[in-house]
Formats: sequence, structure tokens, C-alpha cells
Amino acid sequence: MPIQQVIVPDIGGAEGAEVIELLVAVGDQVVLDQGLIVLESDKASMEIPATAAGTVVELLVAEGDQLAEGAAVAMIDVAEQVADAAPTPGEDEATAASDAPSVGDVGAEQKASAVKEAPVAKETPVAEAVSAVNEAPVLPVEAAPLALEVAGEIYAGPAVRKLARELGVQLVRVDGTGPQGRVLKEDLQQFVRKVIREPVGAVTGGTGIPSVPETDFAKFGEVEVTPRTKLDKLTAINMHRSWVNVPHVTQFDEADITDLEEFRAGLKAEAEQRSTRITPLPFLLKACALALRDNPKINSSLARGGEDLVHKKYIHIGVAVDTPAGLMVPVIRDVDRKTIWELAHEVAELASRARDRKLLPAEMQGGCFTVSSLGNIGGNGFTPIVNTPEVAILGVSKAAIKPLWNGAEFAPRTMLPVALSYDHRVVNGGDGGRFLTRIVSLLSDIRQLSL
Ligand code: CAO
Repeated sequence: MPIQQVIVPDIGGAEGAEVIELLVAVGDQVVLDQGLIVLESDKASMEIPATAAGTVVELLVAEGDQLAEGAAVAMIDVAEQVADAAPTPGEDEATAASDAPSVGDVGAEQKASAVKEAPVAKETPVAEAVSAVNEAPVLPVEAAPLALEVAGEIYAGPAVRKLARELGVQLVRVDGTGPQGRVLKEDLQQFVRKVIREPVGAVTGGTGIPSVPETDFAKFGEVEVTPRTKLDKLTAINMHRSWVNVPHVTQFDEADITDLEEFRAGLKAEAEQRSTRITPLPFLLKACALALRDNPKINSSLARGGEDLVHKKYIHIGVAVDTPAGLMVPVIRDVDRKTIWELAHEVAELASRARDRKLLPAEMQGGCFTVSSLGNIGGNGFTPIVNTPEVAILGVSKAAIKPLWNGAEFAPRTMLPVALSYDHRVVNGGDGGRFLTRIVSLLSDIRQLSL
């Protein structure tokens, strides 16, 4: 009766590895490559697979044992092997049975691919782990590839990993419900079902981010549920996309707009004659346009997944408009070439059409930069979210009169709080600082706006 001993193969120089899980019991029928135990060293965890199909007649290790290369793991009665050995239902190795080649079928190529496709985890010496396998000595003919996982990350059997690869699922995203968080086939199926059920562009759930559980608010008091507008949902998707893709930095400053406000007050009569209103916004737009011209990096966008930077030779600026249906961002073209009156007229006209939902899609495209003004509403600062693929956005809060030291005394000055958020992949602190300082300087001395 041929009894085969399964030993620990070369485990990549690990002095000793702990048995953290027994995957089979005496009497179990196993197929070739089926994991028998899971070993964990300080670098990686790995399954020690059956080197032949048959019945486990003896398990020579227990959980907690420290094993080194060559240590005996189990005895398999090869004579009792059953060609179609049925795996234990519910275990992830269930597919291994159907997937597993018959004894002697496992080619070198297959072994290599199992090693190559071992999942990669974060912050771990994966290269070391994989090379440990690649450098494994030539094992007996029956030797099977190690099923490598990285310590502290994912436990899953070869069949589950194979299925995950076929489905394109990263195992790190799947919650394992097996012993020690082992990912079972059912976990993978459950994950796929959940992803399929999620609406396209769902606000949560993707990229391994844990989703916020649904809450039954009615349990705590009376509620009314209303469907969100399409615009609100679209805004949510855009905000979320930017939030998860863009490393944001926000920089704050205050512009002394006392002179600007005095000048603006003097324009009111003319504004009435022109049937328009003049708020600080057109001045802000003009200041941003000139600062963009002087700081071209802020007037750029990433392209080809970050390989290129697109420098725009035009200066189109979006203005966030609060409408009953949700947030809209019409874009004012060639701001650097327009007068303050032209800008005032255009902002009023676009904002009014935005509120009436009469904007054309083309009027909300092509922006290089965005200004979001909450000046009329209040607050002394906020951190706006970059309107991708733009790389920066200016948030404007409510101006207030504050005492400012002029070198001799405190004088009342009208100070406008501004905040610049930028994409730190493109804009560094120096770029952001120079740009915001330029805006502040232009607003503080509006004579420069005409230059
Ligand atoms: N500080 C103090 N007062 C301000 C100000 C500021 N920063 N900005 C505007 N004001 C004043 C204006 O001067 C005006 O008063 P007067 O008529 O006495 O001059 C009054 O507030 C109303 O201004 P407005 O809001 O009608 O006009 P605007 O040009 O400043 O802004 C628009 C136009 C369309 C940007 C604005 O109406 C709007 O929708 N803002 C909201 C943008 C938003 O929601 N951003 C958040 C996006 S992220 O969620």
C-alpha cells in the first residue's frame, strides 16, 4: 500500500514557520495540490499542498508547531485515491477538485503560473515571497507549487484564487468568513453578487472602500424619503471621484478688498444703467485669470494616466452656481480677455439660466479652473473639492471688516477669506502658494487687474 509522506518544501529561507491552520483531517480524501496546512512565517503565509491524491492517513503536525524545510506534514495513502475524490462541500477547495488536474498532470508551466499569479498585497516583501517560490529546489515529481499569500493579508485556497483571477476580483477586497478570515468560494460569490447589484456609479463600495451600512432611520422617529435629483446624484459621483482620486491640499489666505469694495460701490449707478449687478465675483474671476496666466501649472490637467500634463493656452473658468435642482458649474470662456463689465454680465446671465435649467451641456464644459463663492451665504472658510480634471479650485467666503495693523495703528479693512484646494499630484505647495498670493495681491490692488 503506497503511503506517501508530504514534507515542507523549500520555504524561501524561512528559519521556522508556524502551522496556523489545518485544512484537512485524518480520513479526508484529497486531490493533488489541495492545501493540507497553512504555514506562516514572518514574511509570508503559504499552503503546503498534497503531493498526490489519496486519503490522509496521518497528520503529523498540530496548530502552533514550528516547521522548517523537510519537516513531515502528513501521510497520504495513494492506493486509496479516488479519481473523482469529492471535496468537503462548502470548502473553497471544492473547485480545486474539479479544477485540479489528475495526478501527474501538473506541468511546470502550470506551476509557474500559479506562482506568478499569486496575489500581491500591500506593504509586504512580495518580491521576496515570490522569489522564494521561484527559487524552490527541484522537488519530487509530485511536488506542487506553493500557494503563496502574504502574511496578515489574505488566506485563500488555490481554487478560490484561480476563480478570483478568472473573475478579475482582487481577493483583498473580499471579506473572508472562513477560519482566520480565510476567503471561501462562497465569499467570492457573495462579493460578485453584491458588486453586480450595486448601481453604476454607486457612491460607496468600489475600490475596496467599505460601504456605509444602510440604516433604518424610521426606527428612531418620523422620516420622509424623497428621491434625489439626477443632478444631485451626478454631483455626488463627481465629488466622490475627485475625493478618492485627488490628493487634496487646501491653502488659506485673506485679501484686503477695501479698495475694491470702494471702487465697486462707485460702479453701482453705472451697473443699473447697464441693467446688471456688480458683485466682487467678476473681479475675482479676472484676478484668477491673470494668476492662471502667470502660473501655467495651475492651468493644466493630467493626461494618459498621469504620464502627461496638458497645458492649456486658453483661460476658461467655471463658476459654481447653487440652483434648486443642485449644483451647476457654467464655464466662462476667455476670462483673461474680457472686461469686468462683460464678466459681470456673463456671470449673471449664466447663473440665471442655470437656475432655470436652460444651460446647454457645452456651456458647462472646457473649464480650466473653478471659483466657488459662498460669499453671499456666509462662513469664514471652507475646503472646496477640485473639479477634476482641473487641478485647482478657489473657494470664496464672506468678506468681513477686521482690524489690520498698518505699521502705526489698527485700521478697519474689508478682508475676503479665500481658500485654494489643489491636486497635489500636479501642484506643489510652492505653486499653490505663489498662485494664491498672486490672487490676493491682485484683489488687494485692483489697479493691477488692468495691466
Ligand atoms: N463677501 C461678502 N459679500 C458678498 C460676497 C463675499 N465674498 N460675494 C458676494 N457678496 C454679496 C454681493 O456683493 C451681493 O451684495 P450687493 O448686491 O449688496 O453687492 C450679494 O452678496 C449677493 O451676491 P450673489 O450671490 O447674488 O452674486 P455673486 O456674483 O457673488 O455670486 C453666484 C453669483 C452664482 C456664484 C452665487 O449666486 C451662487 O450661486 N453661489 C453659490 C455657489 C456654491 O454653491 N458653491 C458651493 C459649491 S460646492 O458645494
